[in-house]
Amino acid sequence: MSDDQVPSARENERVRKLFAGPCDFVAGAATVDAIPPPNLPEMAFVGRSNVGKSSLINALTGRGSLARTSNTPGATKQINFFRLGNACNLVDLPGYGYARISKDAAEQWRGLIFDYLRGRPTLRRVLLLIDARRGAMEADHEAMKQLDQAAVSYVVVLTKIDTLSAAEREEAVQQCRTALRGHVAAYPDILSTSSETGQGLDMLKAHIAALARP
Ligand SMILES: Nc1nc2c(ncn2[C@@H]2O[C@H](COP(=O)(O)OP(=O)(O)OP(=O)(O)O)[C@@H](O)[C@H]2O)c(=O)[nH]1
Ligand SMILES: [Mg+2]
Repeated sequence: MSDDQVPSARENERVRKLFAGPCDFVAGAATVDAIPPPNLPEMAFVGRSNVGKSSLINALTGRGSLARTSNTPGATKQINFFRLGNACNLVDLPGYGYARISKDAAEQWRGLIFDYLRGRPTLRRVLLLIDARRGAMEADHEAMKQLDQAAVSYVVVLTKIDTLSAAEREEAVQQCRTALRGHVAAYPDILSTSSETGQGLDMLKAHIAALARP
């Protein structure tokens, strides 16, 4: 980070306050019709089932059970909207690439997710979560392609870095850098996080706050 990108104490305080303030469940949408009207900037958490989307929302907001999490993939079955202060919505999506449901149901989920991602005027950024232990997989490449086509800007967030050594983390970042080549809508930086230890959360909070309503 260059000197002119170092956040000021005032900006740090704004970020801290935003995430320490209220965060409330707004709506859960299982169909496109049930998606609430677009009224605040939105950041959507996207990624494979079990990658840690709901856990990350809980860790960012400091509320252990705001979003339902589970060891079993497929915990989040609808698009859940959480309002952070009056500044933005954090949007928890069902995971893609969950194999244990019927093909029809999987299609329906993908349809719902991508209808939302393509058609949302207030969507400011997608946080594309990738499990640092697994790296970018086929379903992630597919999601990146769809986001590129829809011109939705996204940033890759590696999750669960607490499970890796420093060398393995570096390898995961390099693998993602390579995977991002040629993806026009991808944000160049890769954020490394752990919802367990809190590593990397400050960077992610600053990223979100910069896109939220002042
Ligand atoms: N070690 C470790 N485990 C994590 C971390 N984040 C999430 N997990 C675990 O990963 C599992 C899945 O977490 P969820 O947050 O439910 O994942 P999700 O992406 O919301 O999953 P779906 O809703 O099924 O798409 C849970 O058992 C979490 O405890 C992390 O930072 N470190
Ligand atoms: Mg979830």
